[in-house]
Amino acid sequence: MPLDQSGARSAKLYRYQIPMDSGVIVRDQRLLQRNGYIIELKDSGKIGYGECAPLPGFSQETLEEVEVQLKEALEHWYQTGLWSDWNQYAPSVAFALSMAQAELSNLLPEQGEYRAAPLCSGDPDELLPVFDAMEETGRQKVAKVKVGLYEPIRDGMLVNLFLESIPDLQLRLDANRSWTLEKALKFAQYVSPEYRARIAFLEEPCKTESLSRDFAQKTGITIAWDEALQQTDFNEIELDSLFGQESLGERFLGEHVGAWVIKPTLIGSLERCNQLIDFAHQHGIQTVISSSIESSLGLNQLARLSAWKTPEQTPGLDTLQLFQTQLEVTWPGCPLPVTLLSDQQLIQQW
Ligand code: OSB
Ligand code: MG
Repeated sequence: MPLDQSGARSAKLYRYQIPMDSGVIVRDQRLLQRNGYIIELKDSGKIGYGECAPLPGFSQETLEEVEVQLKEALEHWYQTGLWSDWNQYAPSVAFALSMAQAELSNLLPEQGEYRAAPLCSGDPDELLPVFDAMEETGRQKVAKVKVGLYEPIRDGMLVNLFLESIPDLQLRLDANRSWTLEKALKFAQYVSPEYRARIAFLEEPCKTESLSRDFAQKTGITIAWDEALQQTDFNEIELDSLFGQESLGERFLGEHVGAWVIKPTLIGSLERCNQLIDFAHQHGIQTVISSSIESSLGLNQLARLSAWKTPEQTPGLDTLQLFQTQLEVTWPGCPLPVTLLSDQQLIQQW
């Protein structure tokens, strides 16, 4: 009789589809439903979950590609109890596999940071209860505003209004690379100089990294990298040597860079994310764990990652409101109904 190498291991691969709130637009595309995979690992009575949900318009990999990779990885793990190098997989796959393994091996602490920075568009008064709750629980009041979608003058006035009406509010802004340097400067011109210090950071103001750095230099407004981190293939080069090269160090660090926004679904394995986080902290740069619009299952794990690795920073996880239902795991205080994993499509089990 052949020896049963799989021992007490088993695995399941689910595919989920969750309807989104009407009118969710991601990179100029309407996102009617969110599609992704959940893996479930069991080993010696322990259980671990991971979510793989490539984000259209952001992830390079397709659903078909990730399904092939997940099946291959799960088959190998079932047979041997081992993983191939995470870095050979697409970022969303590496993230899912590594999080499931981290749950199995009790690496990812249970405690989560669920006080996310609210995304706000219009009226600052609507968020007053959220800010009060932040204050009561000893958190800095912080919110995130998307800019760059309308005229820079309107954005500047809106930001000014927020900062003027709530004196202890910090704002995170995100322009998603939409401005020319000229437009970005026009925006800055409309934000009163006495308020600029309460812009915690402005993510990726300009179309290129070099213009964004020029913007920060000229205005003194702190910037943050998001897309830039996703577009760098950290797999190719070890972090130390990467940042040992002066030009790359200048690119990602520097005087006016305040934060790195870490979206694990778009970056890769937990190990890779932790390497980036540790490296940033060693260089005096804050890191913010942020959502790539995962379901409530993945989002909860990101809240736990945030509490563990970036306890000082409020995470950017206010994206559950874009969904019509939660998946399996509930987010504290979220009123949405919950769909069970067992009602999703089971693709394969080992
Ligand atoms: O623009 O940073 C973005 C979510 C998915 C894709 C892109 C972005 C986002 C978020 C997440 O803004 C929420 C946050 O960062 O607070
Ligand atoms: Mg961003």
